[in-house]
Amino acid sequence: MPTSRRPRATPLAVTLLSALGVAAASVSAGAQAPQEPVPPGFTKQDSMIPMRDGVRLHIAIYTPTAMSGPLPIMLLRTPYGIDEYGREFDSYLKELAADGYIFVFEDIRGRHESEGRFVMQRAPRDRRDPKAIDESTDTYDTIDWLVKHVPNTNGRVGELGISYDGWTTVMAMLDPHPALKAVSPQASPVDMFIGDDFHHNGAFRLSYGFEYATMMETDKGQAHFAFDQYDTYDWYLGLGALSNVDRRYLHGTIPTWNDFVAHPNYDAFWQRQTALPYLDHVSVPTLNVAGWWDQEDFYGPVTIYEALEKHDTAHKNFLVVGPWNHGGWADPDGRTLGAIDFGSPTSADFRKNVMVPFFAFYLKDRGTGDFPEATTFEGGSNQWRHFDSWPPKSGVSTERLYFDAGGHAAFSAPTPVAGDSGFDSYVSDPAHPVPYRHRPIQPTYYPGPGGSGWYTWLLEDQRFVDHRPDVLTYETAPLTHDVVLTGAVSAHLFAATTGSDADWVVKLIDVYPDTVPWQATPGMPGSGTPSFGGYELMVANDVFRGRFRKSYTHPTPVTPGAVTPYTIDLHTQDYRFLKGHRIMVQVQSTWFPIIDRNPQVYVPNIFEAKDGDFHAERERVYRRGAQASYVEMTVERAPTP
Ligand code: PG9
Repeated sequence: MPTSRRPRATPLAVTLLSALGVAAASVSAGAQAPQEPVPPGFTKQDSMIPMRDGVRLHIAIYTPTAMSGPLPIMLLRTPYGIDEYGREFDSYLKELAADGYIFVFEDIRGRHESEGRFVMQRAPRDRRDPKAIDESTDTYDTIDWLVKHVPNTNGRVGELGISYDGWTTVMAMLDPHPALKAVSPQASPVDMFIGDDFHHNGAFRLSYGFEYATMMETDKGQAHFAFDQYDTYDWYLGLGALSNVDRRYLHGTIPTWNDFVAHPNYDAFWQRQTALPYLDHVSVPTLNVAGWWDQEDFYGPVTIYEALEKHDTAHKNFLVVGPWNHGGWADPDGRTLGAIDFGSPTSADFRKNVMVPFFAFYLKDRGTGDFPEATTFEGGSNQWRHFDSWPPKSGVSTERLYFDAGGHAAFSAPTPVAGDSGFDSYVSDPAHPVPYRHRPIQPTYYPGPGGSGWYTWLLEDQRFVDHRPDVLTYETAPLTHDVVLTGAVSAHLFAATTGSDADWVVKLIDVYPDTVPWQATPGMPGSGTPSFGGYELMVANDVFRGRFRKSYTHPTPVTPGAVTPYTIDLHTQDYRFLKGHRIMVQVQSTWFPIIDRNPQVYVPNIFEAKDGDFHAERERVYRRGAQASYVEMTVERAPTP
């Protein structure tokens, strides 16, 4: 099973220390793990290098001992501490290292051994100010120093990284140094209000936002907040309204939390931070990488690819999406994720067959450069596929999967049935929110015994909630042929609430056929894959906060009782629902504690809501005529016989 990927360095140091009996939550930044040995085959040199404003950043240069140059440089820039990055030569960077690069790792401004002040995802600078700095200028200055000072290079530089390190790679693309010849931003967030770590469609990602901000910005350098409960579902419920966070715990000391509270809407703060407006040309050949089951940043990499693709006249922008969680392509093998077996070493295959040739072409002049536009792993059939556009433009059609009475779903509009109300309803109670993953819900990056379910929650069997009275379930009959979702998928709800605000969570699920062990593997009772009889595997999902239906910048209350249309982007997929499987949609209004609880009666700023502001409300989902709710899917057309 893949282990945790990003962020790595802090939790890893804590894993080490907790193995030595040191309590993870009290590890201070000063109490570092023992110095990492230099990996065999490299020499290592640490330097402090100057940026244009005089701040010095810490880099480590790893030069291969047995390779004759000149070699290209491969740069990784991170907030997580570069001391342990030498370990990546055994996994993430293994194939690149074998191919011959001088690796340079850098602590970004204000982190670990670098000088200056850290700002969480520092917004791109104001270009009218010649003295302004940002991650883009820091990268430029770093590359400038490297090409002038590192001996035996071929003068070309590549940059790659996962998540925060992927985002620093995107920043490098904004005003690239002329020596930067190829980049691979991987699982990079692009807009923290719309679709990445901190919010989805304006709904706050509570457990992630709170735990990441405290991990990164607490004086003690905690690996995670010092929870006094193992099951954080209970802890967050006990916390109550978000105004209690500062009152009881943080007292205004965590800058990123202060920003969450001060910017509950998509205001200038979030709009300045997103890189999207700058992605108006392909400045450097770009290999974008994403994982279908990325629990942190899936929206980012796909959106970055799509933004660049609009300007890719020279065919230098590429996309790879594999069956991975956040950074799963860095794992040694990548054959399984959670309970799912994808049948081949997808991570190692990607690195060897895609990542290495990409950089070799642009940094070493090796190969033809004839790369497929999009390479995606199709779940269900478990095979890699190539497309000349993503989403594909030909051979597909748009189909609607409608919700029907009795929990049915079908690819045809429902017909009226006598006595049917035309809607389904449930009570959404903030005092009893639907858990987003199986309890106990360990702290996000919990390093203790048993680890954390965080890394694979998107693949958990959704049967654990589909019986709840506050979760609606719609399901097709067993499919008579394969249905291949290849491209965009979105939910279109017609819904009403007795309150004046509500969240709408929609999950698209592959339901495996009902089998029991002795049927799954005939003649071998007790073997086979018993837990897969009826397994409910989520293949797309998201949440929408009702107040933002007209504008993310200017939220408005919902009119109680009014049937209101909502469109929820479920993003994109390449997934084959196999013949005999069913397709299921679940709808619910809480997803806790990954999403904070909506008070369900409008308050101007949910971060300032009080405990008494939360109310149980009745929600309705409509499914008839002009108010028929459905999931729209781009489906591969069956080949004509
Ligand atoms: N998902 C993490 C992150 C990236 C950027 C900003 C905040 C969090 C990460 O894995 O690095």
